[in-house]
Amino acid sequence: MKKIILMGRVAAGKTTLTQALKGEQLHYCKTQYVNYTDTIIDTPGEYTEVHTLSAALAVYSYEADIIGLVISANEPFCVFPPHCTYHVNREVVGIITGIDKPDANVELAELWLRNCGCKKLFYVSSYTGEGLNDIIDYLNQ
Ligand SMILES: Nc1nc2c(ncn2[C@@H]2O[C@H](COP(=O)(O)OP(=O)(O)OP(=O)(O)O)[C@@H](O)[C@H]2O)c(=O)[nH]1
Ligand SMILES: [Mg+2]
Repeated sequence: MKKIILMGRVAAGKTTLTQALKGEQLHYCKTQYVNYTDTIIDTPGEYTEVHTLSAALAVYSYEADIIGLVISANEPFCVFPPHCTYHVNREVVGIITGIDKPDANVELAELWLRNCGCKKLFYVSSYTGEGLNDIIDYLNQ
């Protein structure tokens, strides 16, 4: 199974997605440091949001096969700069979480991730389980 590192702003749904992909019971747990496991590297949202912390993401990205840019479908703005995927020497996929949310705007999140340079996108709800198998299948390829 390939290893994926998840990055995205605070409350993007990275940890919940990690729990859902691992088949664990969903429970809120604020990520305080990089959680490095065999198949998923979960990172704190602050590492994506704060410039002085973001270097850690560059370092940890070398530990992964795939970079996952995570955006919740109801986010009000995008933290990732346009074309940012071209700075990475790994495959970069986009993951839209929280597609079950009543105020989800999947099309906008999709536009932002395409603008980043993501060619492969996943649409998931960690709550309903929709789309989780697509990610698992992809990691198993
Ligand atoms: N409705 C819905 N809520 C979700 C989903 N995924 C996450 N959430 C909720 O969004 C909130 C934040 O989720 P987290 O997984 O902790 O977000 P995170 O990206 O790990 O945040 P940091 O650890 O702060 O970087 C929690 O209250 C989750 O229950 C989803 O697919 N659907
Ligand atoms: Mg987290």
